[in-house]
Amino acid sequence: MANDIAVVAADDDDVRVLTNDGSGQFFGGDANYDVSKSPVDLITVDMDGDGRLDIVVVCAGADEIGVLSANGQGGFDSMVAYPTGDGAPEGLDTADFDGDGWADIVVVSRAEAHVSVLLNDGAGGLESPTNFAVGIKPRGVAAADFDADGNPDVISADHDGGTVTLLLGGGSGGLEFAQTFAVGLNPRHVIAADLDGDLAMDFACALHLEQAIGIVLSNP
Ligand SMILES: [Ca+2]
Ligand SMILES: [Ca+2]
Ligand SMILES: [Ca+2]
Ligand SMILES: [Ca+2]
Repeated sequence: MANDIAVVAADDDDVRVLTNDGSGQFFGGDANYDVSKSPVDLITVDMDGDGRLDIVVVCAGADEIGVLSANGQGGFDSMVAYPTGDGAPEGLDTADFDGDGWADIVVVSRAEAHVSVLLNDGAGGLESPTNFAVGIKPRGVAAADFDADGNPDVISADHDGGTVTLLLGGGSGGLEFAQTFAVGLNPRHVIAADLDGDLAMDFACALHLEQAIGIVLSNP
């Protein structure tokens, strides 16, 4: 199966979908979709449960998350906006935080030092955000089950704090502070993966000013 690619074009306030021609070549075509001001990050996830991947984009300049639903003809519907509150939203990720089978969204607020969880309303839309404190000026976030209790948890890359904060999920949409890791200067992106094959989730972060990758292995 050929994978397409969706990218943000922050200067033009749009999302571009590059279609794979089946041989790994991509072409742009006309697949540009208007979004709100300054899109900075996006993910693809099936928000409305129709089996097709939708686009969820963070528009930092508008303090909004936008959902563009796949229309079933290879394109996407117009963006539907959901406010994140003030605070310069940036990185986002998805998991089912309340265990209802619908994909939810977590997004960092760079100006407010928190992450916000926006639960799926059961129809592909998002409910209003609930905020959970993390470190200083977070820019990246990832969701994964770090303590292997079956509930998704969250880590944030706290850019100006030089830390990664771990919040554990309770399974009903809430998150609780668990631990702060000092990782070095200016972590900007963070990913969760089992990097050493011991079946426990680890994380790696990109350190912006050090031009390095930091890796923290779990200690189950
Ligand atoms: Ca969908
Ligand atoms: Ca959910
Ligand atoms: Ca967990
Ligand atoms: Ca591991």
